[in-house]
Amino acid sequence: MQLIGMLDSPYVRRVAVSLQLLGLPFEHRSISVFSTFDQFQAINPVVKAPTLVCDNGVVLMDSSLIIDYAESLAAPGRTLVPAGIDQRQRALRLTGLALAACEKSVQIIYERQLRPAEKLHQPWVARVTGQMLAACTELEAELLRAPLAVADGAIDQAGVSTGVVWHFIQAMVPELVNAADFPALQRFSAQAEQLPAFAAAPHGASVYRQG
Ligand SMILES: N[C@@H](CCC(=O)N[C@@H](CS)C(=O)NCC(=O)O)C(=O)O
Repeated sequence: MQLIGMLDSPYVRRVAVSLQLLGLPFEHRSISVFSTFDQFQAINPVVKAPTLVCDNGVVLMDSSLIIDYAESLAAPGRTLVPAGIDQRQRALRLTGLALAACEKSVQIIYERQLRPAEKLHQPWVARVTGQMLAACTELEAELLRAPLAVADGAIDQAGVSTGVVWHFIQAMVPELVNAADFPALQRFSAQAEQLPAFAAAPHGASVYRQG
């Protein structure tokens, strides 16, 4: 299967990391939804990253739906979703917070990069920034309340999404989220970035290659 989209997208990166952790080989094509719009459109007319071209040619999009499909392909017992109800509930809560932080940080970046400066709507930027900070604050509190597994073989989808979004925010909008105010997230992200699955799919323009 082919994963389409650049690793500067937290959504693409969470899929790239998840596919590896689930033991699923894939080819990564680092095609931009902006600078190579036409090329992307030829693969997926909706031009959403990530896009997954499955082995049977079916085209999937949306990181959570792609990960859901990947979970169904993984070998028995290999999963990023905790089995117990309480653990699963917590993983879903943390994943939701991480995805909200992704969405809000991406909205801020689009507002800055895609809109002419004179059309930037400051009340909207302030609202979205507040939402991003709220998601980070909730994530930090969750990590302080109970640790989140980060070791290879123990990290779950909440850990993947949390690690990816924190690194993304620090790479893209660090002036909006003071890392010193989020020591648990900072620590967790530093450890996650050391994992082979994260290191093989670094944030940015590079192409994931199977190790
Ligand atoms: N909810 C989606 C969000 C994906 C998303 O917004 N991706 C961005 C790249 S970071 C994109 O495709 N942007 C182009 C566009 O929306 O037109 C997911 O989880 O995959």
